[in-house]
Amino acid sequence: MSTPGTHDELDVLVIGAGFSGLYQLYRLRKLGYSVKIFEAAPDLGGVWYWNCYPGARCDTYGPLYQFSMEELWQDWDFDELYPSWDKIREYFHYVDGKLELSKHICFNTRVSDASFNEDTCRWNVNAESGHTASAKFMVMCTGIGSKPYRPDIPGLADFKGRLLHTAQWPQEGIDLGDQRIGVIGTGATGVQVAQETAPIAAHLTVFQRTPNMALPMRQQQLDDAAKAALKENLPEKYAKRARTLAGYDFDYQDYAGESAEIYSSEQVQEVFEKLWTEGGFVPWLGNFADMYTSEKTNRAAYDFWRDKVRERITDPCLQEKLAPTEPPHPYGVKRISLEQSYYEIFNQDNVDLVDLKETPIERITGPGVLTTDGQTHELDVLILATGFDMVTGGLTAIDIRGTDGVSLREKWSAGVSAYLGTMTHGFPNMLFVYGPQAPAGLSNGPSSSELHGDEIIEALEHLRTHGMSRIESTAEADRRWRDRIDDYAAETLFGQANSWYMSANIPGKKAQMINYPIGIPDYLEQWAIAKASGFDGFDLR
Ligand code: NA7
Repeated sequence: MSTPGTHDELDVLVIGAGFSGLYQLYRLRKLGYSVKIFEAAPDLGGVWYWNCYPGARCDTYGPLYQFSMEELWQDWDFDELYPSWDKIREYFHYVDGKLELSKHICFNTRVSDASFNEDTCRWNVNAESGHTASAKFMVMCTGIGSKPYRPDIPGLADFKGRLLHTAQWPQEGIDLGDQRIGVIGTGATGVQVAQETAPIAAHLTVFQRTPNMALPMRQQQLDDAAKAALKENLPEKYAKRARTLAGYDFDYQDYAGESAEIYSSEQVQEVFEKLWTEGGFVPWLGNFADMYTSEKTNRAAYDFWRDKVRERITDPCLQEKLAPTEPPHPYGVKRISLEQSYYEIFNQDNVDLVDLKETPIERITGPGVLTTDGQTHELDVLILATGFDMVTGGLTAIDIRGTDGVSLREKWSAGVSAYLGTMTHGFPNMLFVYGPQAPAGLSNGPSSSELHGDEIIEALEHLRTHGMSRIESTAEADRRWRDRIDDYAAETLFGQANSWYMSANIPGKKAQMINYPIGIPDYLEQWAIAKASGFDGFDLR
């Protein structure tokens, strides 16, 4: 219940009821902590509550897109290899039924502000609903995509049709049949909306600024035999997540290997073909490891992708726009998406692509989108698939004040530094899971929720067993962590794309690598090193 005047005294307040938050609640409760979740939405699921736009679907295959606890996976099956948003929601309800999580979740409880009281060593937290809490620890599970980004395009308010952001989609859904639809953005979301709406729209206009180097999903409908096969060796697969760069049950070691440079170009093409046949993220995460550092390997991977995609598009002009001869940025350093029919939709008469590099949007008008060539693209529905203030947006949306009264928003306006992707100096007892400078956006979500989540629980347990109540990263440790990330990013091709990985998707946001890019094994190793030396880099009291 979240009503004005309700107050909770807690050991741990968790903010957010997606994978990370639910895992914290499940584990901390078992360990005997008094813990609750404050959740802004009326239901479970985090991003999967808000993102119910047509075609919303997960880019990780089902067995790896769930919790690893046997009590959960043994009785659960998705009916498609890559589950849709509504099935993922169903999964969350199934988890809730098994673990009885909801009774410790306050829904419709959006946290507005939180401040640390040094005297009591507690966080005082206020929600917009009037619900308050005081907690020893605040564990932030706000996810990486909880603050939608609406670009400041002139005239947006003038549009006479229906204007929607994909992450604020009406829960009751809307009928897009026979509508003239415009989609701005071709990230993971834009690709999904476009391929889902093209078959039903009267007309679809896709406004593309940067082409997506999307890969074939190779979706499968699963019968009983296929479902049973996916459960084989699941515990081993879950264990393997800690040993792969992005928390999957495979990576480059299982497919391509370290470097393409030791092979002939024919051999490299053979490897690419093999990866392509597998589909999903395999041609990305299973590709040669030096794809991120070697311009030559990267270009070969891009050319292979480009030629495969072009085979599916009939118009040479569209081939060049969707899969250009010269790469707009290196392959794989901007989030790659999975698609099912994305390239074929552009062969339909009712689908147009507007290349915003050639003809940028001048303004939105009553009837539609006016581009600089003087053309008005008339629309009934304009869909902003323009993404999020990724990784930090959900945190900086809350007015969080630490020991010196400075807000997290102000502190991070000059750039993020968060030791082990978990704490930032000046904000004791506030820990981030799946957040800034953690593997987060470069990792499978449920994997990080558990692996990173376990480290946080271990830290809290360490405090408890040693009779301590306060943990804070040192400014020096924050700095070292940020430098480690910056140095690594500088050695790779990541900086050559305007991606949300580099915080480059939000105008004015400090450009920096916002995730931990060195992979999960190294990340866990850094935790192990810190723990072995009594939580080096943290001030414990
Ligand atoms: P993304 O990946 O940030 O994509 C946003 C898209 O919107 C991208 O194509 C942008 O073009 C485009 N965009 C943003 N602002 C504008 C303006 N002003 N004009 C035209 N186009 C614009 O968000 P998604 O929701 O697709 O995915 C986010 C993550 O969620 C995804 O990576 C998964 O991890 C799940 P750009 O590429 O910047 O040129």
